[in-house]
Amino acid sequence: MKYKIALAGNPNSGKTTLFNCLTGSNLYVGNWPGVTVEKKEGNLRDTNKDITLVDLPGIYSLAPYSMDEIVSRNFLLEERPDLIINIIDASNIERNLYLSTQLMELNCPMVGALNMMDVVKKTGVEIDVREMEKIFGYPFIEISAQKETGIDELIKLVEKTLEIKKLKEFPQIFPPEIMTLFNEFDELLQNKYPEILAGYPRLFRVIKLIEKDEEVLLKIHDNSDLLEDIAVVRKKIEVLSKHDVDSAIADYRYRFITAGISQATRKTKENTIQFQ
Ligand code: BGO
Repeated sequence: MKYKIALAGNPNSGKTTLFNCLTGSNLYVGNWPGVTVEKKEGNLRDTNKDITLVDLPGIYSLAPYSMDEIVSRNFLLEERPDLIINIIDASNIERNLYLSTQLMELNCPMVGALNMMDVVKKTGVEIDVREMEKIFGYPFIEISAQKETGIDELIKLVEKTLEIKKLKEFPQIFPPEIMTLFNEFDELLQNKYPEILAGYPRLFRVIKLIEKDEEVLLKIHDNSDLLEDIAVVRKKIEVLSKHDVDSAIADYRYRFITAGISQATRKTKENTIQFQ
C-alpha cells in the first residue's frame, strides 16, 4: 500500500529542517500546479512502508488569504493525505496550535511534532505529551529537528498512526451551545444543499460557510437561500457569544488552546533563557 502524508506547520517552525531529516537526500522539487510556489516531495526514510511526504507551504491558518494558504488547504481538501504531520514550534506553542485546531477539523489522522524542544527544555518547561493527546485528540512527540532528536520516534509514531483506522472523538473546542448550532447547520446543509461542497469534511464545511470564507463563497455561486440560512446562524452565534462571528470562532479556539496548554505543561525551574 502506498501512503501520501503531508507536513504542515507555521513558517519558521522548523519545517524545512524536519523535512530534510525525514527524507534524507531522496527529494523531488517542483512547483504546485498553476502557481510559482515550490513543491517538495520525498520518501520517508527508515520505514518498510511506501510513504511519500509532501511538504506544504508554511501557513498560520487555513484562511484563503495568501497563495501559500490556498495551496496548502487545496491539497489537504482535494488530495486527502493519509496523515498530517503537524510541526509545532513548542517554544511558541499557543500560537502554533491555532493552525492545529483548524487542521483537526479536516477529519484526517494527525501527529503533532513538538519541535524546538532543545530550546524549550533549557527554559525549564515540561510538556506532558500524553496529556496533550488526551486534550487535543491526536498523539504528540517531542523532537528537535536541528539536533535530530526524536526523529526515529516520530517515524515510528507515523507508522503506528497510519495503521489506526478510527479517529478519536473530536475534542470540545467550541462550547456546547455553539456546537449545537454547528450540528443543526450541518443537518440543514445535508438536507437542503447536499451538493454544496460535497466531500468536504463536515465540520470544516460548516465553519467555513459560517465564516463566509472567500473561497467557499466563490463555490456556492451566490446561492441566495443558502446565504440567508448562513445569516441566520451567524446572528445566533453573535447573540450567544456577544462578538462578531470571526472573533468569536478565533476566541473559542484560543481559549481551548490556552486551557489545554496550562493543563499539559509545567515549569520546573525559573526561566533563564528567553524564548526566541
Ligand atoms: C536558522 N531547534 C532549534 N534550536 N532550532 C531549530 C530547530 C530545533 O529543533 N529546528 C529548526 N530550527 P526552518 P521553516 C538560523 O536558519 O526549517 C531553526 O520556515 C539561522 N539561519 O535552523 O527554516 C533552523 O521551514 C541563523 O534557523 O523553518 C532555522 O518552517 C541563526 O529554526 C529556523 C539562527 O527553521 C527555522 C537560526 C541563517
